[in-house]
Amino acid sequence: MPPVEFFLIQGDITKLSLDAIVNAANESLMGGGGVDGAIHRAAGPDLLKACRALGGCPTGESRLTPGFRLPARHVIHTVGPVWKGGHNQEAALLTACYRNSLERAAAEGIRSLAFPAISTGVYGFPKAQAAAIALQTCQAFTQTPSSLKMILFVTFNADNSDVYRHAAREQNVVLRNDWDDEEVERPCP
Ligand code: AR6
Repeated sequence: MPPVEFFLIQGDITKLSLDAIVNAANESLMGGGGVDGAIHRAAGPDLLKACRALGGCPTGESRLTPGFRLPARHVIHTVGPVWKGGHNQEAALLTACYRNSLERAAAEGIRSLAFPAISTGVYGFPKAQAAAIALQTCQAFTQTPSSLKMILFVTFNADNSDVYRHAAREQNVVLRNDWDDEEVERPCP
């Protein structure tokens, strides 16, 4: 079984034609700003209808919808914790977001999945700790074989890319930087 490949890319997650992208949503699942707003704008109004039918999502959990007009086939919505100083289960809840998103992806047979830097925008989670949690949780999950073949970490600016590279070095995680859209067309063994 070949290892799951991890990629770091900088840019707009809504442009990626993968099996699924992850949305950093809020508990209402009714849209918002940041990456959530961008995903709803790109997916079109049917996404809001699908989200409304789900009736919300507690912090740390995840829900699946189609991608509608997005190039990605599915959206996995997860709700990151609001940073309140670090003593309110923030790390455990962010870990749960990644793990529950990965579990949902695997349950759907998803091979390619992209994560934004959950909770590091409006929700104020420190970026270095968030990147460490993202890599650690994905690394641990992918020790067991599943449908997942490639996981992309998508940052919106160069500073946060440096944060991920630093976290990857600390954890001895191989983070490829040569993502190519053609990758998703590769036949999966
Ligand atoms: N592609 C990739 N990353 C992005 C994009 C994009 N198009 N847009 C922003 N980011 P945030 P949160 C990055 O605030 O902190 C919403 O209103 C951004 O630079 O989107 O989890 C929800 O409805 C940052 O690094 O999510 C919630 O109410 C990261 O995505 C609340 O914000 C996450 O920033 C969730 O806050």
